[in-house]
Amino acid sequence: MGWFRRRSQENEPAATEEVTEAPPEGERLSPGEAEPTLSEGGEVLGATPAESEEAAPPEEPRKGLFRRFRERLGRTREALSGGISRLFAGRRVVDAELLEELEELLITADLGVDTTLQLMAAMREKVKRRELSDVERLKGALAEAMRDMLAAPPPAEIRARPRVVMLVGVNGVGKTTTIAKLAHLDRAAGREPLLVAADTFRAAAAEQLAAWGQRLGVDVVRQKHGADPAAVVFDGLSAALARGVDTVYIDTAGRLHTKVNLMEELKKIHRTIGKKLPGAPHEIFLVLDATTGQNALSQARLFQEAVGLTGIILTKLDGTAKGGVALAVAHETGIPLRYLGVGEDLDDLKPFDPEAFVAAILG
Ligand SMILES: Nc1nc2c(ncn2[C@@H]2O[C@H](COP(=O)(O)OP(=O)(O)OP(=O)(O)O)[C@@H](O)[C@H]2O)c(=O)[nH]1
Ligand SMILES: [Mg+2]
Repeated sequence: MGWFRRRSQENEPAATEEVTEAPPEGERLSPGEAEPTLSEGGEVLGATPAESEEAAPPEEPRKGLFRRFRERLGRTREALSGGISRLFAGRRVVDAELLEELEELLITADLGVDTTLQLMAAMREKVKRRELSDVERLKGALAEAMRDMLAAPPPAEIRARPRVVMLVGVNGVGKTTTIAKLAHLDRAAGREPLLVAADTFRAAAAEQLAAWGQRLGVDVVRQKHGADPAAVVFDGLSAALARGVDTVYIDTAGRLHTKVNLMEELKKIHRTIGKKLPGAPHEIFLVLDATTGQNALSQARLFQEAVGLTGIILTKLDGTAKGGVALAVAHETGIPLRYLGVGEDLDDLKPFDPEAFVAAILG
């Protein structure tokens, strides 16, 4: 693909800073309530620290939110929950044959071999102890094992201001769209974000981010096409400090994790951020497209090696039956899942919550 053809080293010098100004205050989205965390029943589940201080939203909207989330995960639920129901149809006893069929189902639902074996070991142990006398109990035990597997300590609270967040990932996974969604969450929580267009490689990339900035009423720092992304980041952080914003989102170019020179460029961007603002970036999120299935694991490994990751954002869970990959990603990388993308709109990014996720794919 043309996107991967790199320009020569002696390409144009960095252009002067160009800041896409936000529309006047009146046109901005008014800071309202933070995005409520999903819940299955009445209880708010696993709110992130930043959001846990916000007032709890009323019961009905929360139920509606979970219903919508569950709907978006419909294809994965059909593969997993539907598949298990079909497997169990007409059978009352949990025997070795049933367990083998379940194992196969989990592997084909993109949980991966290692993750499936770990879950099945827990199931077999319970069968041995005669704790799973019927299939309903087995389904409940599987849900519990999945929740345990997905559980992670809450993300460390970052008090730095600005909080610098870099998004990385291969082409087309949803980095730029996810930045817009994150900035939208910030605005709703009363935080002021700034977006930095460090994807200077793809011609339309800065325009895409600028369009989101316009829509959100958020400033975007950009330079011309082909500029050194590290220079854009440097300018972006200067602007962020001058304006006293709360968060800075750095949009990087999509890059194949196996291309050494592109990963070196990412390391350079990373170093530049740290030089300009010691301690930054505070978060490095890898964006993974759920529809890519098991390839997500090698992407996670190589991006982790290159820059270190603080979290994973899994996108495009709507419209795929491969949502089970979330379990493989969490289990096999050890990197916490932080957000899930379930659609193309600004509201379609949800803080990751193991309980709500398992309820949506298995319930
Ligand atoms: N259905 C769905 N589409 C999504 C989601 N997240 C992003 N997209 C779509 O995926 C496409 C690519 O999104 P981008 O944000 O441009 O992806 P990117 O990673 O920035 O792409 P490059 O910068 O080219 O590497 C767009 O059409 C988005 O609307 C999601 O959660 N669900
Ligand atoms: Mg992009």
